Amino acid sequence: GASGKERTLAMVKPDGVSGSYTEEIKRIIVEASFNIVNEMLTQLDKEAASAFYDEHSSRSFFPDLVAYMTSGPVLVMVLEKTDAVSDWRGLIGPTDARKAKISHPRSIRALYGKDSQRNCVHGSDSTSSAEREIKFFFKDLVSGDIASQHDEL
Ligand code: DGI
Repeated sequence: GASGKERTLAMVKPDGVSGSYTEEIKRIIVEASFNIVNEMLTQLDKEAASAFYDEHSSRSFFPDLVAYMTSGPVLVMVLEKTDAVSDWRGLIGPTDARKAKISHPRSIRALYGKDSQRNCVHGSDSTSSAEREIKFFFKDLVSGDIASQHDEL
């Protein structure tokens, strides 16, 4: 938009919510100067998890991934700041939490994740993914004025 700000889709995955890491993760988000534009605690069903990760549907780990993503509630958030997509990817770290613990020990996946599947958080990998993923969860929040929705957050 005209402000130069960008939005990305962040998610605390089931292991993060059940491990009670949500408050710590939100503290990191706020300290990094993201504005949490919207948030929703939700439970993905098999159809939703499969659709969200459709690009991985042919991978061998896909059934495990869907089972994991439907194993408990997730917290989805729309984050906004300049360079939100790449800055959030930088904060979460590499996909495999075991590798993150070595290469990016202060990243969220290093701190709270376990392995390449149970990696605690999600972040859109591009601005086009962000647009698709925000639309996926927040159908009324695609573009335009959302001030009334984040005033109370
Ligand atoms: O964008 P990322 O989440 O960093 O990584 P991605 O788009 O390559 O993979 C999406 C998710 O799929 C990832 O967060 C966890 C799962 N995944 C990726 N690679 C593996 C995997 N799960 C298992 N079990 N094994 C993998 O090698």
